[in-house]
Amino acid sequence: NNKIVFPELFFTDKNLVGRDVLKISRNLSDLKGIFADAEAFERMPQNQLAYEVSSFLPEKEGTPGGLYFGITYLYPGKVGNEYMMTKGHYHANVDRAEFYWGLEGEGMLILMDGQRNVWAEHVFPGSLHYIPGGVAHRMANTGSSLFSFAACWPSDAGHNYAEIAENGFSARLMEVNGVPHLI
Ligand code: M6P
Ligand code: ZN
Repeated sequence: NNKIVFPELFFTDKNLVGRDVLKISRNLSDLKGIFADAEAFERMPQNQLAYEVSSFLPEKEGTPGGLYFGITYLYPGKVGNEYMMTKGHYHANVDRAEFYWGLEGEGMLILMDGQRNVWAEHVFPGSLHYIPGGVAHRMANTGSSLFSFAACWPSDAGHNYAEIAENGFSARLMEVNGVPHLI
C-alpha cells in the first residue's frame, strides 16, 4: 500500500536501546468501551484493524531527557456516528508534553485538561500540534482515507489509559449533517 513510510533510522550511537522500529496494531476489540454507540460497535467485525503504530524508542522506557518518535496510521470509519479514534491517554508522568503533526489524510486532535475541559484542533498534512503536560490526547479520523500522523514524546512520559477507560473524554467527535461536531 502507499501509506507514508517510516523515516530511515540514521544514527551513530552504538548504545541505543531500541534499534528497531516497534510495530503494534489495534483492532476494534482493543477499543471496546470507548465509543458511545455500543450496539453499533458490537455489530462490527471485532478483528477489524483500527490503527497501527510504528515507533522508534531509542532509550529505555522511563529515561529522563530522552525522546521517542512514532507514526500512527488510523484507518477511516465510524462507529454509529462517531469517528474512528485512538484510545487516548494522559501521560503517566502527567506533566510531560508531546508534539503531534499531520502527515496524510485529515482528522481532529481531541484534547482534555485536568478540569475535563475538551477542545479540538484540525489536523492535516503539515499541521503541528503541541500537547502541553496534563492534557489528555486522542486522534479521530474525520476523512474517508487513511489518516497518518507523527508524534514525539519524552521517554519518561508513559501512558495512563486507566483514567480514560474509566471516565472517557467529556466530549465526543460525532458526524452531524456530514461534518464533525464536538458533543
Ligand atoms: C502516538 C503517541 C503514542 C501512542 C499512539 C497511539 O503515536 O502518542 O504514544 O501510543 O499515538 O495512541 P494511544 O496510545 O492513545 O492508542
Ligand atoms: Zn501521549
